[in-house]
Amino acid sequence: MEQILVIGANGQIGSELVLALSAQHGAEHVIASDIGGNLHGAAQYEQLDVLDAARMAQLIERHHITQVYQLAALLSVTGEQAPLRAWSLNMDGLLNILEIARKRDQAGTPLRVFWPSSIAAFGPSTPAVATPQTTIMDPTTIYGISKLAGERLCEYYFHKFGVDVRSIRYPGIISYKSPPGGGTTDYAIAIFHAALQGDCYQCYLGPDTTLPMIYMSDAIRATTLLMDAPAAQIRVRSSYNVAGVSFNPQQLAQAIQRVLPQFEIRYAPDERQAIAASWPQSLDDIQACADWGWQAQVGLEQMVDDMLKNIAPLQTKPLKLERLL
Ligand code: VAH
Repeated sequence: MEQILVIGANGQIGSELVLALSAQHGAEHVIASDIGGNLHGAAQYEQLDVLDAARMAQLIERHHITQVYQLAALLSVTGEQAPLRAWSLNMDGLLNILEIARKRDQAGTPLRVFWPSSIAAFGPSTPAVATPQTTIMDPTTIYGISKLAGERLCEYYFHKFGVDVRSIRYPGIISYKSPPGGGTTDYAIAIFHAALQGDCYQCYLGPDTTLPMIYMSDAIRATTLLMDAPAAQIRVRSSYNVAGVSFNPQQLAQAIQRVLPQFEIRYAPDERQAIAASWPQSLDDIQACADWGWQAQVGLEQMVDDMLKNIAPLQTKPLKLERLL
């Protein structure tokens, strides 16, 4: 039976991954951990600073952990405000778990590790449309640089030490259960809250800024599909491209207006525009499809319906939704 540790369990992905893994394996087999308190009421929770390697090793030993999801990181916007902190957290957090996995493999009790990369690992020289699995990568943010370096570390630890570490280059992830944490793509979540409050949304990206995005249910499914696949099927040990749905703020606003015709948006690009402009517009994820059966399921309209339906009850003054969701 798997024993799973989720590091960064209070974050946007972690909070939902704990729920999905608990449903799949049983809550008694999933230990949530983060630097603060048990914000989402996980059945089993431990406080853990991802930079505390000794505590990490102690928890892995105590709970007889077989799988670790290392999600703790500073994202693209918060990373630019504290680049050295972002480098340390993102890189040392990964190195700590890779070193523990290396030692566990040597001791004959292997760990399987998941670590998230991002489309932020690409840059302005990367082919922007249908970005290939293997291509030019010249990230311009400290977050993207740490993700590119992390991908190289994952591949190094696999080939040199046999560590079974697996990774996905996540697009911008859209969800309603927990707030995003300082990313360039966060507009695609804030827009729904503004629309349901009846507010005009001021978008910090230009109307034509197309980015690869993915709905949380697809992101979680891709993650568990990858982690459950037999090792022999995993032919990419840096990080897999995984595509969901690509759109720009204007297309997203139009999809929302089909349900809320009165919704208004205006555009005031800020410093985040340069970050978004350095990223791809769409991804080629044929390798993930071929290796472990990945296929996106949630398109723009279904995502909009689901977000509006699930955020609406949370609003102080819910608006009448034009279409029965
Ligand atoms: C960010 N949401 O905006 C994250 C993501 C694709 C970008 O890694 O920084």
